[in-house]
Amino acid sequence: MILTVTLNPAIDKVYQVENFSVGEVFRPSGMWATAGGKGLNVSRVCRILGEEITATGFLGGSTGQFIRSQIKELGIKDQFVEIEGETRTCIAVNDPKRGTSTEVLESGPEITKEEQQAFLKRFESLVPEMDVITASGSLPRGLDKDFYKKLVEIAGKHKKRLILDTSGEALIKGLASRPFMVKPNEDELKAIADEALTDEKEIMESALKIHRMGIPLVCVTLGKKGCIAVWEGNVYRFRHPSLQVVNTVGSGDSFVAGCATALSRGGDYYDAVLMGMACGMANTQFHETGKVSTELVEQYHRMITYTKGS
Ligand code: TA6
Repeated sequence: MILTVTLNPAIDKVYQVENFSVGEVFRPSGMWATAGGKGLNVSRVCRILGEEITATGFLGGSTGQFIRSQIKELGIKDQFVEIEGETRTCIAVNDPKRGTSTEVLESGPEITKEEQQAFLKRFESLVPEMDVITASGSLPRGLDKDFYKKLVEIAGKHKKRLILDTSGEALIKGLASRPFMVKPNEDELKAIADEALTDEKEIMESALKIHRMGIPLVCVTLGKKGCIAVWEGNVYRFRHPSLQVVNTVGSGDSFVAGCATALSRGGDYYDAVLMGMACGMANTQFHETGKVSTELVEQYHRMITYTKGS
């Protein structure tokens, strides 16, 4: 069983607009709306892979109700805490002509101290029955930057593996409690590194440094260039053939879903990274954010190569 945490969920609206540019009026040639926010994207991908999922975090207002209806349709167990505020909407404008994706991410509602306490109590009650926990995305207003640190400590107390996918100060503080795995992308790693990372060798050294803080699995996703992974003291470079992509938004979340699924099934570090890569690749083939198919995941799984050290 996998528990996914989405503290700042969103309705993810994707607009397809050819030759998009700022300052003009466009009528999208396509529009998709899905229950999003990183943790819910992880949840959807894990469900498509056939995993039993319990999802928790904060939901409120009419947007929260839309998300709850989608969670129910997907067969995801809803353990979200109801809040006074209104859950946010995030926009992605994808331009297939220029190959660009432009995102506008609302900050999300303010969470009260009472709502936070209710969540922490529920989170601790859910953790013991889980195999793997994922905690993904930005923190909504009202939560201190060490909120993920609290979740990592609760998971550690129950000897449960927690995959942390966040950024900035929330990631730095979360690292201090040594989660099982972190998955920054290249920009997120550069933002927290002590020094400028100008090439892959320096990215690998930075990932190894985080691993040596006591994080068993460190993955740095590099988009179409694949990923760098570190476990048991060794650095690995995973690659895949280039793909014609439809929508890359949500590929990082799909990567986390693949890792969580492989680990939940008893897989090792290598299995986790391979499944993560295959899911990230599969997500790029759909307009919706955080979507894969088992056929594509299996097909891509066979196309991934890796080398040790570089
Ligand atoms: O990674 C894609 C995505 O999850 C979108 O679905 C959108 O909800 C955004 O990221 C949210 O990111 P945040 O870091 O604000 O949680």
